[in-house]
Amino acid sequence: MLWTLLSSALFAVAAPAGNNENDQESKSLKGMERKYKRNIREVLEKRDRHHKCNSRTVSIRREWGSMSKGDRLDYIKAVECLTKKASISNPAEVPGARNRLDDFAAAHIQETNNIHFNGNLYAWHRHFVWTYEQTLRNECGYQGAQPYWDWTLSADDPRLSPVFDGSKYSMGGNGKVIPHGATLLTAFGKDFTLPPGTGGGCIEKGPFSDLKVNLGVNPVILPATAAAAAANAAATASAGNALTNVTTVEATIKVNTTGINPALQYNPRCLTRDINLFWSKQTHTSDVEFLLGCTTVDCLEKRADGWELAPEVPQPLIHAAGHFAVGGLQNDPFASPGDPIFYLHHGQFDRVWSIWQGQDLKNRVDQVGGTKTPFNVPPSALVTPDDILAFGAVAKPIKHRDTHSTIDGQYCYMYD
Ligand SMILES: [Cu+2]
Repeated sequence: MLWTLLSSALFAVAAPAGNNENDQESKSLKGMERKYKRNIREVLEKRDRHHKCNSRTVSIRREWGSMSKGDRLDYIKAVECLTKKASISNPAEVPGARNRLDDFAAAHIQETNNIHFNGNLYAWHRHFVWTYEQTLRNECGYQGAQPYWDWTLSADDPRLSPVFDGSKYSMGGNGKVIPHGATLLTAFGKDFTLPPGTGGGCIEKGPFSDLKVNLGVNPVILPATAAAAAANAAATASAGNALTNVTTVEATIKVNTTGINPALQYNPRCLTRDINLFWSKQTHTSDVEFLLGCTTVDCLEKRADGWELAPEVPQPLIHAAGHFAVGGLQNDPFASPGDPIFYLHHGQFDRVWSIWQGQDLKNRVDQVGGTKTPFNVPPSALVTPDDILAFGAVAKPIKHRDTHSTIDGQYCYMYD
């Protein structure tokens, strides 16, 4: 009796502490990453060796900074190869595409209004990145897996990260420093004003500093001041950088006379970046943990895209923050896949979905949520697993459900 009383008293004291610890573990990003990997491996280990996707055949996507220098060079070489292969897009539909990387940008431009701020965001981009990875392997001899950029590792200053340090083992550095004002953006029926970052011009150092971007319209970038605008114009004249014609709003307004989306027309220019610490600071571990606190995929999308954002309740919007932290072409919601960094950012974005699914595979893998229009404007039907997703010239259409599991159907990959 005494023992019973004593043990129940002990239990009463010990249990809440234990729960709190488990709770903290299960809510921390590290804890969730571990659980995801444990759960996926458990499924793979139960499969016999005849299963197409088992623990021996699964490909492991790794964080850029944890890859060997040789592996990083292999990846860079494959991407460069892609930019030298002829486009397969229909020139009547995509007159501006010149190479295989352009084909990917074109597919994204064509689908932009169907795949953002709605229930297709995660699914469409998963298949898009997977298709890119397969194309690097099938057409450019790449043997590795798609790398990702874990934003949380460089949230304070991406310029210092192995992804952006400008060395030959990076994905290229920041854009040239050019004083400039805000970038104005109209997309998805909304106007956005993005604060200027730390660069603004063409990539100066490392891989992709000589990359020619062919698709997308010139952004609307306001001059910082009159003096800055003059300096900007001088720099533009000597360096031939991409800020040409963007110092006034009026100069950039294009009239569409051909019936073809201007973003699909030929507009050759350099690749710009504008690493932005305001946005990178919204990609800290705590921001990802906030996102992963969701129990429905609808919540996961809305938090990733800042639907809950209100001035009095600051909340991260991780998906956009990853793009805007790089800036330049990454500020363009249509043509951003023209910068190879897109696929490392979306690798990490896909990883976040995978980690979320991996907390409860049974209940989360096949969850869909949200509707088909950006911000549900105009109001539209709920997304279903049988909906068809289209990928322009880069991939055959697939069903939404075909994207749900990374270890079934066409897919066989996981994150390290
Ligand atoms: Cu996108």
